[in-house]
Amino acid sequence: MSRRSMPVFVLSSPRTYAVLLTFLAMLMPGSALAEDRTIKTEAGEIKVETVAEGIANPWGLAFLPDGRMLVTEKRGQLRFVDKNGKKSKAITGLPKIASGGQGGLLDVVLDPKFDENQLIYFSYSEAGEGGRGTAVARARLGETSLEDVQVIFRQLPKVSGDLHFGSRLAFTPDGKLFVTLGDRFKFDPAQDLGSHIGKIVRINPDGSVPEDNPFVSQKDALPEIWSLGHRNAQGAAIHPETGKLWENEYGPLGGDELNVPAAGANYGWPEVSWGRHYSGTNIPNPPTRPEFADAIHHWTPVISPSGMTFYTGDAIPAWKGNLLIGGLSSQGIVRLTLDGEKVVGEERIPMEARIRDVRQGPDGAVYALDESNDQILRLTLEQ
Ligand SMILES: [Ca+2]
Repeated sequence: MSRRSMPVFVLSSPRTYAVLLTFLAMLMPGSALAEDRTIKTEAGEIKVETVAEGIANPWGLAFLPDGRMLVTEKRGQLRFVDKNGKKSKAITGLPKIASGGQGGLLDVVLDPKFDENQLIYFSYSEAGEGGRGTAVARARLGETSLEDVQVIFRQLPKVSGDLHFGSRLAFTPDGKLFVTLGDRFKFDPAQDLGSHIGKIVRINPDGSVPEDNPFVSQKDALPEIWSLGHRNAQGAAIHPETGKLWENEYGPLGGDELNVPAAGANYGWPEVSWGRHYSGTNIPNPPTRPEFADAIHHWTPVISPSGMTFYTGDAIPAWKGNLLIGGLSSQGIVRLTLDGEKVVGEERIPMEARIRDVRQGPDGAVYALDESNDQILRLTLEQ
């Protein structure tokens, strides 16, 4: 059979014709989005729509008052995405982002008074003396560029290595900003109050230190520190009723954690963990001790938790009051039912993709960043 006769052969089968059409659609930018699907859950059938495609390695998502999304791409781009999935050109004016490994442009949040000041905050990995470290900048958001960019926090010291940058940003109802920071795969510094490594910090929106931070009057302690002994926290959310910070973090081999970090508390890493070292050796038993604050929930095998949100919407009524956590290795959303600060139920929502962030949209739907397929997904109850 000659090469020229191939298409005739291909078109002779309806199935291969469909495959060909799909292939052609993939070649054409701006073509129809991936098909919607439904997944079975305890709440019933959930419809999963692809809102946007071609968002390269999406990491953080924030909804603007006009209904558009602001999304970070890990390699260093920040874009608007409208309701129809149309993405803008990369917004200009970002500081130099030292992406690579787990570093890059990470989370993004709006100022609580965004309507008045158009300020946004974003975390990213920054190069400098000693290597790289997580930094937080704030800037005024314009239509095509950022203005008045100001770095308000730098994790110290900067160190070598590609791993464990954290980080999520979360504003409390009283206007303080929490930043979760990874241990940079350096272990012991997570216990050192003279370092931001393996810490959660709490700052004012201009980067200054709140007077009531737990270590402000302790000599040799960095005053931004809120809690210590964290491994790699990539999920954070403020509880809608208590106003408290909740945080999740990766364990090593086993032992992913959900914590409600209290001021000045020590969450134990690397002294204790519900997991084991990658070498398989136990981290000292017992997995916690009285001097450490224990996780309120932990996972072995791991789920690889990332961005999370307390769901308060109406699009999926049965999920109201639940904590929704994006999972990477678990390839889905982990839905936790809560009684106060106790986890009383857990369901895995299978998404067959690494979910980097989960947020609630202004329409009450659940939005998820699918980093396996570079998509933004929207979840609602199938009607
Ligand atoms: Ca811990």
